[in-house]
Amino acid sequence: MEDATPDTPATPPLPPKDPMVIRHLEFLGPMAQDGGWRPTPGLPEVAFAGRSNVGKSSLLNKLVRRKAFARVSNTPGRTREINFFAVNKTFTFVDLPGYGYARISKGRREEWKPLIEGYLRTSAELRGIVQLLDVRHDPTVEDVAMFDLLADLGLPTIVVATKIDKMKPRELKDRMHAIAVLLELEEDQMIAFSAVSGVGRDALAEAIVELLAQPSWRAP
Ligand SMILES: Nc1nc2c(ncn2[C@@H]2O[C@H](COP(=O)(O)OP(=O)(O)OP(=O)(O)O)[C@@H](O)[C@H]2O)c(=O)[nH]1
Ligand SMILES: [Mg+2]
Repeated sequence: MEDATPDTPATPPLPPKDPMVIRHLEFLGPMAQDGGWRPTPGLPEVAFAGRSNVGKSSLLNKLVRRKAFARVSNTPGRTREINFFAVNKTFTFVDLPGYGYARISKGRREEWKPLIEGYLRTSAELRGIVQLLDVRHDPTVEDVAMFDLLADLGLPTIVVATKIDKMKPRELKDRMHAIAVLLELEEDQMIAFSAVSGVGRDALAEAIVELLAQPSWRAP
C-alpha cells in the first residue's frame, strides 16, 4: 500500500517576522538631574517607567535581545539616572529611574519626581511611555501618581504587566483583569510580559514600533 504523504510545500514556512530587528545599539549617556545633560533631541524617544525593581532594565535587555545591555540589579533603586540608548540610529530608548522603593527614606523616595517629571515635560521628541507593573501586585500609590502624571501630560502609554513567569497561568488571567479594573483600562490595552521566558516581547516590540510612527503628541 502506498503512503498517503501529504504534499510538502516547496518552501518551509518562514519564522514569524521580528517586528523590531536590532542592528545597532549605543549607550548615549545618563541624565543625572533635572535640566542636566541629555542627548540632543532629534531621534524619537520611548521611555520605560515603573516602580524600582519592577524589571525595567530586564525588559529592555529582552527587547533588544542583549543579556546585559541595560544594568540589572538585585538592589532596588540602583538605576538613579535617566539612561539613553540609541537603537538602529533611528530612535532612542530611555530607561527612567525606578520610583517608590519602600526601604529608602521618604526624602530619597521622592527624588525621582523632579528628574522624571522634568524629563517628561521637556522632551520634545518623546512619543510615549512603556509603563511597567508587577503582575503580582496591585498598582501602588506611586504607580497611580505616575499614571495621573501621564494622563495629565496626555502622553501615549503602553502598559506592561511583567514577571508573569512567577504566576500560574490560571491566576494570570485573574490578575490581568484585576489590574485592568484598578487602572480603568481594557485588558487588551495591557501586554503580559516575562523577561525570563520572553513572552510578550514581540507584542511589545510591535506596539513600540507603532508608537514611534506617530507624530509627537505635542504636535499641534
Ligand atoms: N522572574 C522574573 N524576574 C524578573 C523579571 N524581570 C526582572 N526580574 C528580576 O527582578 C529584579 C529587578 O530587575 P531590574 O530589571 O533590575 O529592575 P529595574 O526596574 O530596572 O530596577 P531599578 O533599576 O532598580 O529601578 C532582578 O532580580 C531581575 O532578575 C521577570 O520577568 N521575571
Ligand atoms: Mg533598572
